[in-house]
Amino acid sequence: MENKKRAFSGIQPTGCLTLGNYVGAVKSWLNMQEEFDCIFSVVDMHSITVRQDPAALRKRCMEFFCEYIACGLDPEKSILFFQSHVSQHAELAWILNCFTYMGELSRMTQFKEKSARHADNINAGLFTYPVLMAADILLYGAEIVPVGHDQKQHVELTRDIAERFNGVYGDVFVVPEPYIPPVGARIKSLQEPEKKMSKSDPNPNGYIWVLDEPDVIMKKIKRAVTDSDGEIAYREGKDGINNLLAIYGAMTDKTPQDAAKEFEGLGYGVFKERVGEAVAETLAPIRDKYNDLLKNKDYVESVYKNGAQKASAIAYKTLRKVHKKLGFIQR
Ligand code: AQP
Repeated sequence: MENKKRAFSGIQPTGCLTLGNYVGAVKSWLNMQEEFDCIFSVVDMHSITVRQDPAALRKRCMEFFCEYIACGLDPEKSILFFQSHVSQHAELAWILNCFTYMGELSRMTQFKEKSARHADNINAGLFTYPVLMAADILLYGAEIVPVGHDQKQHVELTRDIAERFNGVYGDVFVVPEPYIPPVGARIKSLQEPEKKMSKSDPNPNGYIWVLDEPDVIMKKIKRAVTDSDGEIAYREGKDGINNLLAIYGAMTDKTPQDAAKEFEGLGYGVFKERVGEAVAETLAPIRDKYNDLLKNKDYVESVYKNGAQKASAIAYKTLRKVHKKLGFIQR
């Protein structure tokens, strides 16, 4: 068997999977499937650090899982599963909690931001979220962790925890590397182009959902905030136009600069139409495949059950080793 490096990544099922997530994460995972031994999870346990409505969460978890497959994650090549189906995540997270310092967790930017946003519910889970993420990664011996810039700090903490544990007990964990995918253009909000396109944006006009219908996509792009100088150019100070050029570039595998050349001299109306068409064209096969999956629930169930079984077999081995090192009696 070929000895490929292992990669792990996941997205928490909050909001809805956006064009930003597709361009910045899922699309690069598709290429990684060929090169690495990949494990992709819908990290549902992470999502309960903020209150969730159970029925809505159930629906959304399934939606994200089907979107993974519809976008091209291939269960024949990669392991796809729900985090909550593999109990070793929670088990290892507890152990790693005992190897993580309060000071380290207090310094995490995401904790500071999220506790400011959810001041009425600063629960311990929000605080120890990076430890669960460390468990997600370390359970599988993942060498590569594709993440956006915002998650880099968490992967660095994972490395520190792994090295600390290894320092005491020997080489138990593989120390992972954060991997910022090269094609990961940062897609911005259509309404506030100075901010990133976010899957939890309360305003649906700010983002494009990967399952949006073509007419909805076109409307959202046409409403996108631009500027009043009327020039299609990729340069500082033109956040709205830069974003549309980045989106067009990501859809057509061009740089935003090359995309700008293509539209030189045209008006914003025509430009937006072309961007809208390119997005709709890219997302159409994803929507079609998603709709097929909805009709094929047994297949989807077999994919996530099989995925959990495979993930669990790997995770069990790691946890067994950890238990042994710690001095627990073997089961
Ligand atoms: N706008 C973006 N452009 C490019 N890549 C992006 N990613 C997210 N937004 C963009 C990448 O998607 C993966 C999952 O990231 P996330 O779970 O942090 O998603 P999010 O949309 O950024 O979520 P929010 O807005 O922070 O909402 P909550 O807090 O509910 O999850 C990452 O690889 C990220 O880089």
